[in-house]
Amino acid sequence: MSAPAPPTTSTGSPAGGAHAWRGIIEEYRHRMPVADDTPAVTLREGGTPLIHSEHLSELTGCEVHVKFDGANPTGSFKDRGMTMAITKAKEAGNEAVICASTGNTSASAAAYAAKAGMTAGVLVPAGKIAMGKLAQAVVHGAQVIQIDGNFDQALTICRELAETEPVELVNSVNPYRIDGQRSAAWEVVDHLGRAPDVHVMPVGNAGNITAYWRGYREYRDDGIIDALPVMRGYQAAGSAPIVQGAKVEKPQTIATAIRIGNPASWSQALVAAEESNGSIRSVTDDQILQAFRLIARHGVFAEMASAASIAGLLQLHEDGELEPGQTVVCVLTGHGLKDPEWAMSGVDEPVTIPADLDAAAEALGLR
Ligand code: AN7
Repeated sequence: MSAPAPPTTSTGSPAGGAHAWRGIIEEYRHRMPVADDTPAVTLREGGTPLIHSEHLSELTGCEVHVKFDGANPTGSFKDRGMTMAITKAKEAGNEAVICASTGNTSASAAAYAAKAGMTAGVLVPAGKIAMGKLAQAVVHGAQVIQIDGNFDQALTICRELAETEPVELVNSVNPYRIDGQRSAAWEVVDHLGRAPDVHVMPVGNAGNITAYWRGYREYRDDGIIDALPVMRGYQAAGSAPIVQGAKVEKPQTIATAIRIGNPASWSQALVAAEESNGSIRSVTDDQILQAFRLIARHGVFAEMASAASIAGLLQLHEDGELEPGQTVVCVLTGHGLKDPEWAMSGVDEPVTIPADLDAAAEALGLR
């Protein structure tokens, strides 16, 4: 007779306590294009919180959850794709990777390349990326090159460099990036036990909406879910090529992460919108800023581009396009700490008082 198995908790950890999330390649290895013995280059990305929002639910009459991907190791959803892209680049014997970025891709590429012992070259639009993102690329030791131009021009240069020079491109045109980013859709379903009715997210280069749609479809094809969400993607009004049906030569928006005029996965975004009976629309910078402040006031600090999904949700509600009781997931793609400058804009400086108990009590309105 064999000895009884050691007691386990409901999370399956023999020692009790929480199950330690192993990163998306280990957690979903059977769904990832990696061999059984491929070592994962990981910072244990993914497993991010899906947070029920009482406030947004009350506002809209739906059950609204936010997927806070700002809780990833480098503070954005890019880590999901980067763990895959760098794992595969390393396995193939590459020593250097390159990417163009509005900030988060470069931060993530820099971190994962550093973890893998590889070098990263990143091309960013000069003066147009948030300071926190630039700092990340610098501290992780990437070669940071600012170009006097926009993201689209940087991406064109990177694509050409990857053709001719010994470097691997890790923008989302690298299919492994999309493979990794599918994991976010699976996590949403694994958490909810179903797909949401409506899935709302920001759209920039359109890699992420491509990945979510693929992720949901694969779970449907495998019988894990029987219904797919309606996909609602939001561009910033000053950078809305998909909505306008034409490239934007000089994209503008305070949401610098999605300041993109010629998305690489343009057609895939349209496929996701069409196949799901959804849409790609735009929200103004003003709507984005208001949405940013609203969720921050309810405990979630996401970056400006992420707030486009909340602005989109509110617009859907105003236009009467949500049905009461629907389950809605809004993706918050990056952390608010990336760009404290915008967070502090239009906000009064905190008061300064003497280091004194009475003064503190008074200043706090407690007396
Ligand atoms: C916070 O880092 O394109 O539609 O170079 O950082 O998949 O491009 C960032 C994009 C949304 C848009 N939210 O996602 C880059 C970059 C945040 C982002 C997007 C980005 P995609």
